[in-house]
Amino acid sequence: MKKIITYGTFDLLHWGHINLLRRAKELGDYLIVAVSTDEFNKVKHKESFHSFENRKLILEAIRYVDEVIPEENWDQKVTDVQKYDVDVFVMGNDWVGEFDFLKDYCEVIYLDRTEGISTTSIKNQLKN
Ligand code: C2G
Repeated sequence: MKKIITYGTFDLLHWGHINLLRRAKELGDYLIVAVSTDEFNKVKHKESFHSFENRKLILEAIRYVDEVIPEENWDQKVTDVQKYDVDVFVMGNDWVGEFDFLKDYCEVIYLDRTEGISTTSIKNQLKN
């Protein structure tokens, strides 16, 4: 079984997230999503509209997602890849190069971001 992992906040879930998750799942048989906790979001200077628990619940309902785990810090990726026996690490290409150190442990793939949508743009449009 080819296992894929990806990481993110996934707040105000939108089709850019779904495009990423669908393509990630297409790379293998089992997709793990590590969703940022509310505490780690603060470290990332992000504040989610939805809580960790609710972002986890939403992700678990997506057909492409097989397992959701917490992302608590920047340093857990190597441990996760080993612990969950991951074959492929996937991220959107806004992160290109940032996680190449994982190439010692698994395949690293950066997928094109979906243009024209982001959680930030949704928040800004709702404000105005
Ligand atoms: N994404 C995308 N297209 C968009 C928006 C997001 O492909 N229009 C992808 C991002 O590239 C990322 C994933 O969806 O791979 C989740 O996006 P975020 O929730 O913004 O994730 P981020 O805050 O970048 O967290 O350790 C890694 C970090 O936790 C990544």
